[in-house]
Amino acid sequence: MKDFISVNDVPDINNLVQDALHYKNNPMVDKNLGYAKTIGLIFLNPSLRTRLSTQKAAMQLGMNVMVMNMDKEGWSLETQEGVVMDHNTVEHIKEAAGVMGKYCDIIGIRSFPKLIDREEDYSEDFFLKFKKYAGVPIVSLESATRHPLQSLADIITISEQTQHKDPKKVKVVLTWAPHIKPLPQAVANSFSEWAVKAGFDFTITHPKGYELAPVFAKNAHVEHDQQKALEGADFIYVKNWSSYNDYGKVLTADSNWMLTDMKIKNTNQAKVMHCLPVRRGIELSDEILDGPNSLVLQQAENRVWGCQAVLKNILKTL
Ligand code: AN0
Ligand code: CP
Repeated sequence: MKDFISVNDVPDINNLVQDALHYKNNPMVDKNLGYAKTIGLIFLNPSLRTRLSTQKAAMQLGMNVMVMNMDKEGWSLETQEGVVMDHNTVEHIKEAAGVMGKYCDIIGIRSFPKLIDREEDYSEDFFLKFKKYAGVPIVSLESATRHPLQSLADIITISEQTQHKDPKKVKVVLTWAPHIKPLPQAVANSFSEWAVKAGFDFTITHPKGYELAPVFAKNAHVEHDQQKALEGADFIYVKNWSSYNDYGKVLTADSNWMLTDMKIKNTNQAKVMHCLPVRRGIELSDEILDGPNSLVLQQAENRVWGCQAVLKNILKTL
């Protein structure tokens, strides 16, 4: 694997999941694989899990890790071609990415969408330019449109729960949840493309107006009636996202969409998933988060093993 930006970079999801589960049982088995290799982690947005799990994964492979909080500590970057830089940006992405490519063997980047201009966000301009000018393998720590390390951890978590069950017989439902702020579509987009590729019986449910971009929702079953969608579910993935069609807007915060214990009654004793951070009492009830059906901590733990498997596969190509 050269880069890890979307599911399309992964030749075989099952192999990657097996690599991750192998590390979960033997964290230090490849402790010298990354000797004298450096990973740089660049954050343009906040993070808890991604930052710490990626550092832990890299350290368990013997890598050096450098972290840069670009938004607070770095120079503000220009991304446009041919502009006269007489305004606020201090340095061009050409030089900034080029320099980091000299310091690092692999670069991880987190860069959220601005949620203003859909075309700009969905072109992944910043990400692709950074990759081009850095010239080293890139790992997405969540881009404008995708969060593949999260999706990989989610698929690992479901695999652990279902063991060798035929994925077509595992019903997975992604449900929209209310939130007070406009959030990216990235986690939902990514989860959809991974769930489809993993072969689950996969349904998305959301209020009208929250349709995901067709490229991500294609091959998923969409059901606007949440209760109907949840019938017989084995896994419920809860996530808020802002509108793709009315781009970046919060169209409703209807609390009836919050998942509660009552709603789980109609399911196959579904396990409940969320990528975190979660707003209690808005996206998910306390009773679910504190109850036996929640998998949120297992998901967060699996971020380490998924990332370790990704880094191993990239290190092997260096
Ligand atoms: C981010 C999002 O929804 O994309 C990060 C999730 C991993 N969440 C928030 O900004 C709350
Ligand atoms: N789930 C996730 O990516 O969390 P952070 O934003 O804390 O990294």
